[in-house]
Amino acid sequence: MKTALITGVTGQDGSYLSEFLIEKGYDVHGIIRRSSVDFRERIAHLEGHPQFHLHYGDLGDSMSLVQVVFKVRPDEIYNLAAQSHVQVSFDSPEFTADVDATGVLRVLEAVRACNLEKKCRIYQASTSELYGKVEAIPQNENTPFLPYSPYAVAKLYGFWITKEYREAYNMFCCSGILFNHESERRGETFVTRKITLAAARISLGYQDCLYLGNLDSKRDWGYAKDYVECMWLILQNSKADDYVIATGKQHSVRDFAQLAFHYAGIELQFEGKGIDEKGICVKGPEKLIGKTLVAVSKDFYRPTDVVNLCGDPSKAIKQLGWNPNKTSFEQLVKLMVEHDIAKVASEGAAHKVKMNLEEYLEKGIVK
Ligand code: NAP
Ligand code: F7E
Repeated sequence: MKTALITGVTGQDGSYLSEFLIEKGYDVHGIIRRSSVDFRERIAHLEGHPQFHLHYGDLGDSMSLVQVVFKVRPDEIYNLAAQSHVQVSFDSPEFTADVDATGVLRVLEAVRACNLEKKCRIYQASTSELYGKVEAIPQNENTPFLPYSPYAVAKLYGFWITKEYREAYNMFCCSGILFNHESERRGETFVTRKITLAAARISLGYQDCLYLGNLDSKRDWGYAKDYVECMWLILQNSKADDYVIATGKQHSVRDFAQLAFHYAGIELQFEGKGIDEKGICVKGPEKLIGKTLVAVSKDFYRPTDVVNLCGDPSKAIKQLGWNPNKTSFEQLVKLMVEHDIAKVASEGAAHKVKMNLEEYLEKGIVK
């Protein structure tokens, strides 16, 4: 039986990867942080499973990492832990650098400190944000990196230090340059989940209007469940290398919102430009017709924003046999909306948040 260690096990990807590896017969160990909230929603169903084990540790704490790696002696490490929110990285740049840059170094050094550099393969969660202020479309493994946020700059260090350890110490360490991937487990402040939850709440009468930032921003959105398979494939390959993981298809934030509301039974028509743009209900429940359901707020604009991402996954398709077309964009949006309608309907009054802008900011439900 192979042993895997996952940092960031409580996150969207960590939870899907845990399920995937358990299914493959792995003994899965995850690193969790002490938190004032004990309930770990995304992995609650796995706790108590004989192949699933949790350890306390933190990417900011080398000693904790060395101890866990020494105890577990993993065949594979998936370093998924990060401060993963781009906009938050402008508010907490030093913390982001510590976890997303130096944290990667700490994981690599923990493996060396335990003399496991020959045995242990390491996956580093890299990101399409490295392409930042893009120069070429679509982006592949040879496209120059032009990071455009504190998050991306920190992740750039993570990418290069992983490559450095591969070459300097002959370690099997690889980066997956993953484009945006979403799911019903996506954090609620990322734009897709924010939209699908709002579409659900608005359709059920628990929210009045959804406030977004840059509607023109374009992303290559895939399904997280399909992407964790590729993390595993990267570590099963005969040669350590870096791969772009993407669908090759691009949509704007506006496209995503329009489709999400469609699956919630509401047709939106967008009018106006920039900060004055509005999504107005033109078809749907009688009481919503003519109402502005999507508006733009400058509070969700970033100091610098990455606006044109589209990946070319040819290398992963060819060398790893990965299929980027398992779940289409339409299927992804639909499954997220259906999930959130069921969630909001079952939680009912808890969603009665009446999110007009002032309340939104007052409640501190930010970014
Ligand atoms: P996520 O849901 O935000 O999960 C992040 C995980 O990191 C959580 O388990 C979190 O633990 C943990 N973490 C944060 N700081 C930590 C620290 N100091 N020590 C230990 N653990 C820490 O992120 P995700 O969407 O699953 O993404 C997984 C990884 O892929 C991240 O590195 C992200 O930057 C990268 N990535 C994501 C995407 C995407 O579209 N999702 C695309 C490219 C790359 P808590 O639960 O305790 O906060
Ligand atoms: O923003 C725009 C925003 O926060 C996408 C992380 O997983 O993927 C993720 O980073 C776009 C940006 O994801 C709102 O300006 C408009 O252009 O959902 P997001 P992200 O920044 O792409 C990459 C690959 C990662 O590596 C990261 O870890 O949408 N946008 N209005 C908005 N974004 C948010 N969050 N909220 C809005 O209201």
